[in-house]
Amino acid sequence: MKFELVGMLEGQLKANLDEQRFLHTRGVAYTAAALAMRWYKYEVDRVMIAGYMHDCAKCMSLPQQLKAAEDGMIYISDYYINHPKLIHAMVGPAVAQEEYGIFDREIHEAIRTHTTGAPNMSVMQKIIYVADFIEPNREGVVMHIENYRETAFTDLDKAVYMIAERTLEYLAKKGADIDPMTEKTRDYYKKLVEERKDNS
Ligand code: DGI
Ligand code: FE
Ligand code: FE
Repeated sequence: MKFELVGMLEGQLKANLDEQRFLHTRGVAYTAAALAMRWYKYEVDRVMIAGYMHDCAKCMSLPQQLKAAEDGMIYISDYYINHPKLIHAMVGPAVAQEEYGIFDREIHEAIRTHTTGAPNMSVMQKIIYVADFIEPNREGVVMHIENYRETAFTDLDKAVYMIAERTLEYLAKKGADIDPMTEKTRDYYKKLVEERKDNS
């Protein structure tokens, strides 16, 4: 059991993240635990570790994030330099490994895709993507969050689709550039949900 490790990571993150980010992170870890109980497949503690780690690079400055990318041999294209909010997900796996000793490749993948999602995600990747959106501190931030929360526990693929769609709407309203991966996620899960409907 890795619950000792979970407690240790929580302590480290409390020291390294600002208070808001820590509260969000803990919310994601426990929400991910609940989703892991519902969708099983993994040990709950392993999914909690992914939840705790998902934003581990978020409170680093951009130069620090770029240094972590360089050390981890992660290529950050100019596109991302112009969209710095997306970089914490890309360098997260390297930071999780070097700063927190987390070598689990599935956890790395869940960190890497937590912001944009990706087509054909593992259950762990979907759980972290969804937990990031529905965790308790999102109350009052997202309209009709109860619909996303209920769907997360009844139809995980549909929840991914709904969240990707909502993110795209939000970005369009803000006039922000849309990462092609966010669209790919929406398209993939939209098709999956619709094809399933046709067959039933
Ligand atoms: O790190 P969090 O705040 O918990 O949430 P996150 O990692 O899901 O998202 C971080 C930011 O990235 C958030 O402000 C929304 C933004 N974002 C998500 N998808 C896209 C995006 N920004 C752009 N420009 N394009 C995207 O496709
Ligand atoms: Fe994030
Ligand atoms: Fe987050």
